[in-house]
Formats: sequence, C-alpha cells, structure tokens
Amino acid sequence: MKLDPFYPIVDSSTWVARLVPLGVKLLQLRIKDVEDENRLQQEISAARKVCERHGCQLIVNDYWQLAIDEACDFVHLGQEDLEGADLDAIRRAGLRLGVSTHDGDELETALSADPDYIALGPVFPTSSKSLKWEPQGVAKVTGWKRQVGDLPLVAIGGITLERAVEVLQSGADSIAVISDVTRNPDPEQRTRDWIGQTRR
Ligand code: 3NM
Repeated sequence: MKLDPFYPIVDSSTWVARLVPLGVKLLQLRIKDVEDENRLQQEISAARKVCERHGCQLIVNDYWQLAIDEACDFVHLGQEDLEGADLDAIRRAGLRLGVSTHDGDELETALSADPDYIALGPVFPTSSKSLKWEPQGVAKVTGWKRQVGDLPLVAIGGITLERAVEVLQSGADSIAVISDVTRNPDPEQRTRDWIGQTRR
C-alpha cells in the first residue's frame, strides 16, 4: 500500500473543508477536547463527506468506533489507545490502522498489531504536542525504515516544507504535519506548495 507523501493533520471538519478541495489525498482528523459524542460524530461525518467527494483518504485519530460507524478509511492510534481498541472490529469493518511509535519497545508493540503504517516522531522539536522523547533526527527515520521494510513509514514532528525533501530521502514514505500548514499565514497556499513539492 502507498501513502500520499503529504499527510496534513487538522482538528475540525472546517479545516477539512478548507484544505481537502485543494488536492489533499490523505488527511487525519485529530479532535482533542471535545467530549460530546454527537459533536464528534458530526465532525467525523462532515469530514468523511468532504473527503469522499474529493478522493481523499480520511484517517480518524483515537475514535475508532466512530470511525467504523462513519466508514472512514483509517484509524490512527497512539500506544495508550491501542490497548483499549478492538482491533478485530476495526479489521472486520475494513478499516486500516496506523500506530504512533517513539522508541524500540513501542515499535515492537505497534508491529504486533499488524498495522498498515507506522508513525515515528518527533523527528524535530515540535510545539504541537508535549512528548517525553527528544527529537529523533532524520538518521532515526532511516533506521526505522530499515526495520519496517515495506510497511509505510510516516514521519511526524516539527517538519516544515523546507525539511520535507530531506525527510523523504531519509526513508519516510509520508510526512504528517500540523503547524507548518495550519499555523501558516496562508494555509491554502502552503497546502498547494506541499502538494506541488511532494507528490511523486
Ligand atoms: N504526534 P507539528 S509529534 C501529533 O511524535 C504529534 O507522536 C507526534 O505537529 C509524535 O507538525 C506531533 O506541528 C505533533 O510539529 C506534530
């Protein structure tokens, strides 16, 4: 399976509607701080519709049951979420699975879930998420790719468009990015630039 090299992460269906029509083909909806189940479902459903219309694969972070209910393409789980998730139900529903990793133990745990991609982070310093791991650096990306072989590798954390070529050349198949797009003064133009410079 191939992943698009540009993998933006956004926190609302409003962002999905802004960016996906520009040609994004792989996107994660990562909603934090919303408790209300109906709101969550509405957000995922709205994102799903936009993605479907534009041929974009939708990856839902955390909310695997809602992702199944809304027939999304992928679920992304962190290590903590992996334990509580019904991986069989995810598979039976035909959803693919991505898992975060930050060290060798986590990689082992992730691989035992038979994921469809592995994410490694933070490659560079990031202010979008507080993590106990030091920046991994691009050499680690190369090492991780060697270990996961044909399994797609997603690099995440502090990656800007200026760093994208180096990260891809180091072995990442795809780059997940939050702030370089959503905190850019012109997120739409930044998205077009990412697509133009990464799509093979
Ligand atoms: N997960 P930005 S780093 C959501 O290492 C997330 O697992 C990470 O945001 C990990 O592109 C990260 O703004 C934040 O650095 C990525």
